[in-house]
Amino acid sequence: MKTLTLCILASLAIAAHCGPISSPPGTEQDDDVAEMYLKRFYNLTEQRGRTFHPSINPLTEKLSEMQRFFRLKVTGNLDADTLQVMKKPRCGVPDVARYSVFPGDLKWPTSKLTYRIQNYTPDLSVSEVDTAIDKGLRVWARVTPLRFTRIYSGTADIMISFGNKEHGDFYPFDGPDGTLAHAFAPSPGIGGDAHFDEDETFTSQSSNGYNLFLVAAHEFGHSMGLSHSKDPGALMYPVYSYRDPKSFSLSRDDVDGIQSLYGKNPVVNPGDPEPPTTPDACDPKLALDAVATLRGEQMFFKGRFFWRSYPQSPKAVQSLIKNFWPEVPDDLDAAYESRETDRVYLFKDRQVWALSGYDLEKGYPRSISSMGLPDTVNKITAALYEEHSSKTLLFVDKYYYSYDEARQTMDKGFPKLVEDGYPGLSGKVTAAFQIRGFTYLYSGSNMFEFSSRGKRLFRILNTSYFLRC
Ligand SMILES: [Ca+2]
Ligand SMILES: [Ca+2]
Ligand SMILES: [Ca+2]
Ligand SMILES: [Zn+2]
Ligand SMILES: [Zn+2]
Repeated sequence: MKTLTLCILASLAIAAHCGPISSPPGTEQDDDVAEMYLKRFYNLTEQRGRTFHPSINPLTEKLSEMQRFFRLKVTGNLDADTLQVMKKPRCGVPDVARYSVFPGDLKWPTSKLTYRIQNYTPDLSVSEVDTAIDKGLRVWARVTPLRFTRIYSGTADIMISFGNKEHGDFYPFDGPDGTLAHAFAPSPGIGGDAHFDEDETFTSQSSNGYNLFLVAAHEFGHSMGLSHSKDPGALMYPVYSYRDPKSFSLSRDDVDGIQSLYGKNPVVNPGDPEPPTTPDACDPKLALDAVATLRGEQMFFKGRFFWRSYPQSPKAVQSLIKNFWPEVPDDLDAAYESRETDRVYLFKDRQVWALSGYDLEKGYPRSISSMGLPDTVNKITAALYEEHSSKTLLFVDKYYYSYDEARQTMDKGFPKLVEDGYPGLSGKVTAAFQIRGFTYLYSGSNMFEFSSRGKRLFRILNTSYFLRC
């Protein structure tokens, strides 16, 4: 009998977006979290402390494996970064290749598949469930020859049901949160089937709770034979992340994965946009949208993503913006941290959002005219807070304004030409921040390092400098 891949979208009760890490790791509770995590997702079998060879501790080995998967620093220790990733909501399919993928690719022998919705959740209307399921399958059909036909009786390839606790297989659900759903890899019988935990609250629109379409689309990826991706922009990334269902698109990584099993869709949809790729910190052409500090951390924004870099982390960690702040738009224009208000401000077009720590402030977004910027400014391109003067510089391409944080007014005598204030920089300023007494102005993929007071140009660096690529 064939073993089946089991997918459990697990959500731990702890919030997904933990802020800066303050508590030291290594408590007994943390060790338990780590051991359970490695047993479920990395096939850790040995008990702690029971080793046959003193130099090869299975726990250390599995920790290193997990750190490699998530592109963390490979220490083999349960450090703060590693623990933080372990506490994020995620899918239950193991990440270890030899543990989650079967010899040879497991895929359906036909492109014509049937599905059946066996029952409904009371959380949503019947048509909302139908739509979520249909849309979840459609994302895969759009890029492959796979075609799904709904049937209303008998056994379908993909049987879809809601149930709680023990629900007819050997994988009982666990009440609210924790496990959200699971799905089985292609094979006859239970293969391909997707089960959703009725003890969850599923949603169709809002970013609260668990969006049924997003959970279903991920699970159906497993139903088609896909395993997990290391790409944080991919639907098949093991960590659950909210994104706007209206503008949802499979990533390039998801498309490559499913097409490696089934090939391309012979029917070309001319209106379909290219699947988005995930920005690479090491790309020498990388041009950031916005950069800011946040209480000792650094944040680098690009498209749907941002990297966080903090003193303990060897590398910047990439996440989706939507995963932290569902209300904040992608493709930001500018960002800065005000020491005056202890807030981070995020700009897009004529709107500004404010963060206190990692929390979005109420009463935002506001119009940038509320800061006193003239109506002729439709977007700013970069912003930076000057520590020594407590002024914020707001850049609009080759010009900049000065905003007095204490008085909350725009300073007179602006805009000025960037080149006049910062000799040596003749291009447009696309992102900016100040750190460790230096001012960094980005112009496309170049980063200009100035002294913060004298505005003397020291070096021209690459964008990847702070991303520690
Ligand atoms: Ca089946
Ligand atoms: Ca559950
Ligand atoms: Ca910008
Ligand atoms: Zn999964
Ligand atoms: Zn089940």
